[in-house]
Amino acid sequence: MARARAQNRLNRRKFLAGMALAGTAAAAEPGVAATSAAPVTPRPSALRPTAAVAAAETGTPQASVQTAGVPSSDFMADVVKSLDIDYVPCNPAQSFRGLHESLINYGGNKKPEFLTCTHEESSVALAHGYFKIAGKPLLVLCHGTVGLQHAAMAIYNAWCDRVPVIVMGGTDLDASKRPPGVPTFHSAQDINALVRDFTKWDDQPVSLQHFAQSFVRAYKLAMTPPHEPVMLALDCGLQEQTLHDKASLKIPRYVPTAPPQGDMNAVREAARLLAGAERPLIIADKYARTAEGVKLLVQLAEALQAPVFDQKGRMNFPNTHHLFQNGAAQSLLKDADVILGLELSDYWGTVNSYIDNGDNDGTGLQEMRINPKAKLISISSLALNSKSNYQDFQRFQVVDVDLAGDAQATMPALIEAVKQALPANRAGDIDARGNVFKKAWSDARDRTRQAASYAWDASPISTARMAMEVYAQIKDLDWSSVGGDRQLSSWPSRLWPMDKHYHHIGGPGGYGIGYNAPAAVGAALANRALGRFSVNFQPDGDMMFGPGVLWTAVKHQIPLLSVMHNNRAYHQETMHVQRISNRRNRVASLAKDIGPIGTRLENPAIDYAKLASAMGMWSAGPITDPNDLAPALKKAVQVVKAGEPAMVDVVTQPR
Ligand SMILES: Cc1ncc(C[n+]2csc(CCOP(=O)(O)OP(=O)(O)O)c2C)c(N)n1
Ligand SMILES: [Mg+2]
Repeated sequence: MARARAQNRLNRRKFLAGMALAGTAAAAEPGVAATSAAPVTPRPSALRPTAAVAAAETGTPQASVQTAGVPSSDFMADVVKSLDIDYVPCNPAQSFRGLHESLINYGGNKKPEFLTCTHEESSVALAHGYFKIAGKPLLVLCHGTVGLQHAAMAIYNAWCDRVPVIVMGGTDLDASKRPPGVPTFHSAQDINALVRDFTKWDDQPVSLQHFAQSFVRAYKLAMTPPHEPVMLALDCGLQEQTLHDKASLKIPRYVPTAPPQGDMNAVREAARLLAGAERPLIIADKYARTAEGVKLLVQLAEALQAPVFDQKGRMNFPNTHHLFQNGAAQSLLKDADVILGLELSDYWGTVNSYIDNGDNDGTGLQEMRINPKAKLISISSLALNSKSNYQDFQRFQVVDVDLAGDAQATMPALIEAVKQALPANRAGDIDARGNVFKKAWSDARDRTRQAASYAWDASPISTARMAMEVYAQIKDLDWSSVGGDRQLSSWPSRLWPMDKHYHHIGGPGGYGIGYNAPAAVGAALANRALGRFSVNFQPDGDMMFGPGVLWTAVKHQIPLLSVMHNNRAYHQETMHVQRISNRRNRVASLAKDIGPIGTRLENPAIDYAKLASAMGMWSAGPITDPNDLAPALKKAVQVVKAGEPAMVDVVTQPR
């Protein structure tokens, strides 16, 4: 036995002999110069390299070791640094090595600081989540054709969610000069074409002055509502050339564009309708950008004592307020005589119902949810920026007063106009309207609690129980919920008191799975600077798109509590296949799983605690007994409070 093992073991002497043989074989090939000694491959150093070692390892030719003058990309770094950009989430690549080197060596890796990402989709989604807390865009660097294709889905989510991201993609434009092989595979005439349909603006600067102007312009356009991603192609040649007249270049001063406000005549018309309404209803989706936005909406709702239906594209309205009426949304829609929609992504889908029952030709049943005589008002910045190809503008809805403008920026004028339009003799009626909603609010809260108590002790664990066990551990902290809500039947936003604008951050926008995990890390990074505790309910299917972001969170010490909503399924799709099978009067084919083939994440089940731990993250689970949740969560909260990310894997019921 021992002898056999010794024979199998790779023997150093045999190995070296093999190397010599390989060397001989190479030497014997035609066209390869014969040498007396075996070729010597430089060994990578395990230590931080000196400049000389780095030059040897990267095969830098002697002649180009020293460059005189200023590297062009140092000027580019100055341009980037002239704006308030905190981080560069990035998967590294040769096509932007010039700027990369300048940002770290010349720029000191500060404002912006590199965040190492393991996938470009993570880089962009991380920037997406960061903006929703910090209100500032990040710069994402990605590699020409290949990195940008990875980034594309996340850029689409940011586009649909009206979130600015400054994306720059390296490309080598001069076909007569660029290296053959890989760099040429990774270049294109027009890389921006890949994402042009879902970016607000793009450019391919051909000079440094052009770069400076386009970078500042890109930032400015991205930050003007509707906020959207923008794209710049970054030529390798431009980055790596040497600059001899830096003094002649100018960095344009950034002056933020004032957000567009709706036309005052239309504001007064909207106010007149609202003030005269018997049953007004306010619906908000991607409305509030800041704490001020929430405060203003409270003022408007209180002036009218009008109920608010918060579609939760952002945290728009405190669920602790008696006018928060999500529980009664359907009956309020049916009865309303005036409806005000604030930055609705889907006005048609809000006021019409679509029942996915499939009649003979496969279309759903459609009908109006509202009184056909109801007057509809819309305030939205989307009319100011639309593109044709992707269908994120949704179905066409006729409205009676259509204000093109940013809803939050328009709100002070609307509040003022409503106050002026309200007849003094209606104050009593309006107060009475509010009193009705006080009772409706507390009844709805009791119903929600009752519903949450079902299957309290079940295993797998109910999503409501999981939400409340987490809340019990964080309720005294300054918390921010940065992850899944809808997938948990919105239990966190239905059960937790949410009154601060960072209490939840809405969803992905384009519903592209793979957003949640990296966006939660980005939002947690922004919360870190503000001393807040970030918590993320993490759906399992979403986790598996880009699990490498867990490593990014550990590496950059981003405190985030991730609680796996591990239903071991692409549950939404389980339901779709089931529904179609039912419609066709067939039983969904299950193989050895409990859901239809192709929708379960089990056999084998994925061990998320091990996944996190492999990336260096503190983790616990899988937890199947609800009574085991509190002790595991308590420990995880301590880890996060100490400044590190942690994960607790909870095996849950579907929703
Ligand atoms: C990029 C992408 N691929 C596929 C889908 C289709 N899809 C919608 S929901 C869903 C399941 C997601 O599973 P999980 O994140 O675990 O959430 P669950 O439905 O189980 O709550 C899938 C695959 C999608 N929306 N986006
Ligand atoms: Mg799932």
